[in-house]
Amino acid sequence: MSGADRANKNQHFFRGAARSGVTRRLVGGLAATGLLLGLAACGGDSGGSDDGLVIGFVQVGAESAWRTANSESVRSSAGEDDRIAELKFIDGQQDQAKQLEGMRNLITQRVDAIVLAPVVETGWTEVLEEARDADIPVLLADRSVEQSDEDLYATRLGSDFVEEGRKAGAWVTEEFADADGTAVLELEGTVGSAPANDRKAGFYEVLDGEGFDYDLLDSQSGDFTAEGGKEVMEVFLQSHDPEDVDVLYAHNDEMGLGAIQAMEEAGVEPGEDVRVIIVDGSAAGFQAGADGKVDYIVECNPVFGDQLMDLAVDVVGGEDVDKYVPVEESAYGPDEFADELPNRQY
Ligand code: GYE
Repeated sequence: MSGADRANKNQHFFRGAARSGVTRRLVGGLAATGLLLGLAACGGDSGGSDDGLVIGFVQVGAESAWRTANSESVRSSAGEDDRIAELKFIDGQQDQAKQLEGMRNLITQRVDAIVLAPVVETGWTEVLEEARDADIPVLLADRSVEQSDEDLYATRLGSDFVEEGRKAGAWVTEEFADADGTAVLELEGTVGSAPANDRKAGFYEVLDGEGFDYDLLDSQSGDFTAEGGKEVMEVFLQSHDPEDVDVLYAHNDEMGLGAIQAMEEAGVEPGEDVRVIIVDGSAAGFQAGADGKVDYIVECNPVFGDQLMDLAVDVVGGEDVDKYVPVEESAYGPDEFADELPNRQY
């Protein structure tokens, strides 16, 4: 999208916010007379009135430490921000149908803006159009939606998942540079989710791009949960002799930690017999690293509540915001695990 298009679009959101602000004031008045009680979004006056903004947040769920930390960051930033009157939090329970229902409730309540962390990338066009038609700007937090919906949201604040995958891939190509046919197992995140799609793409982009000699033994989804990771790893260990496996690439900490448990129960030494890469960087992940069970941690930072509130205020106020706002993050090897552990916020 060109800069001019972006400016036009944000003007659209601004005009929309101003218009719907009037509507909301009217609705508020009616509600005060008891006519629409229970329908109107309380305190939701847009454009920086004294009351502050009412923001709806449709979260993915509570599948991981990353997610819990992210919900906590957004909630506490909204709570401490005078510009925000209320954060209406909806737990999608890893279920797109629940997220869609939540979006529609927020539209009915005429909130000032909706923050959506979409569990999967596809299937959002209709509801995003409904939000646009109601003049309610949508910001994406964390995960993204498919490219063709790009004009239907104002901005996305989140990690570069492809880059995270590239970091994992780069570690493998360096670590196994001298080996023939490195045997890889992969634990993918939720099927159809942006981080699962992109962490995979970035990883193989590097391996294939460098002409690296590897053999992908198996790749299955563990749905970003510890239970999922453990179950899938148990199946992997039944179908592949652990002696023939070089490295496990888990798309998040929880699945990696679940897989580590499965390995230990099967008498396989994680970090030794099978090298382990995880993505996120929770305290539990770093602890596993300090214990020698994880070899490489690609960081994904969930603590972006303050940045999100600034963006939401800007979008509702019609400011020109970037279509994509990256969250800063790094990657860590064994030498850094113990030192970094006390810095972990979740
Ligand atoms: O890596 C994982 C969580 O979307 C970046 O979702 C997020 C991912 C994160 O379940 O732990």
